[in-house]
Amino acid sequence: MKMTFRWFGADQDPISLEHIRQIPGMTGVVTSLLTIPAGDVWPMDMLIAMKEQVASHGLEVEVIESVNIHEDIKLGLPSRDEKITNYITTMERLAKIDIKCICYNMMPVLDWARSHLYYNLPDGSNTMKYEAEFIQGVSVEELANRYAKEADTYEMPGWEPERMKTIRATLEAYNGMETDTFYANMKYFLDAIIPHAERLNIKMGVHPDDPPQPIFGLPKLIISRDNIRRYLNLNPSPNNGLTFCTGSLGAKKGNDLPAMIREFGMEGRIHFAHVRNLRFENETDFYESAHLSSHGSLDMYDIMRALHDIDYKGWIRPDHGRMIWEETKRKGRPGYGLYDRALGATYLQGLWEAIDRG
Ligand code: DNO
Repeated sequence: MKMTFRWFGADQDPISLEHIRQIPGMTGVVTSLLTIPAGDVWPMDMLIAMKEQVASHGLEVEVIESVNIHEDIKLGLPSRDEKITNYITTMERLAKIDIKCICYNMMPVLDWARSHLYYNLPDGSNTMKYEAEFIQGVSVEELANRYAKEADTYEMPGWEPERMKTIRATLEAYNGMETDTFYANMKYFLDAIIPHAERLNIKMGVHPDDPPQPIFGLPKLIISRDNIRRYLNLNPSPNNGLTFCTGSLGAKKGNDLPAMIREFGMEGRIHFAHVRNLRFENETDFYESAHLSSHGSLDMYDIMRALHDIDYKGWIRPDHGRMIWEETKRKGRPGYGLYDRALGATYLQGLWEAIDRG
């Protein structure tokens, strides 16, 4: 496995490449061009500048998280063809700067959602939390306002004020959409892009839906073993694979993460892994804990052992961490402070070394 760190880009992340480089075992960053709207072609000059900037700090960039999918594609509108063509052009440009993996998601309308971005824990740290009752009762506008207020320094990916202006109409467009239609739209997209992914040697890794429960009446489709299987079967190419996110899939009780890693990993379908822990407070609510097994509800040893068993050679990154050591929101996006993720990265590498040598 190759240890990496998510970095939102020079103007978008208060955490510097200098600091990331100093985390033991770090080989590179996983990044994106956040300012380019979904559906547009990514400018080559921005890609080259980003690549060079990262390289000048002794780090690689081989994974993009994310190249987002335009809603027209998910909704299957006639305008999807143009957006798909643009997606392929972006893939071609990414191949030119040696990108080997693209992480993306198929979540309708919104990316991930939480009830709290800075929930206080007894040890004085704070973290993100999901409280089902709150989320089920809140309107999308109220939640967007809460995020804008709480994460005042940076826009939350997927919750940009620009997108929020038309959010009602976008949500309504999904009204009554059948699951089969959704899968058919995903297949249309995959069948168009996967031959290019093969040609360009890019692995596509779909990120599961987070949280794995419907919100605002939107379907959540990529949340368990069976529907991941269905998604992968839409296009059987090995380039059509997964970003295995333990935090997203682990938030659905009953998902056997090590078994899923073994099943999909043995088929060579896991291309990227987000490894983090979470702690259930009851049947539905959880907060994002420190990475250690002893702090959360997931067994990180079993997860890392499963990755080791499949001889996982792909990229891995620690995922959401707490804000610790007087780290304020100005020193990191929600979930993406420096210190707890750095601790997570070294912990995961420690587990890996012990498993590997044991
Ligand atoms: C949350 C992330 C997601 C992820 C996208 C992938 O912190 O894991 O936003 O980047 O869903 O497209």
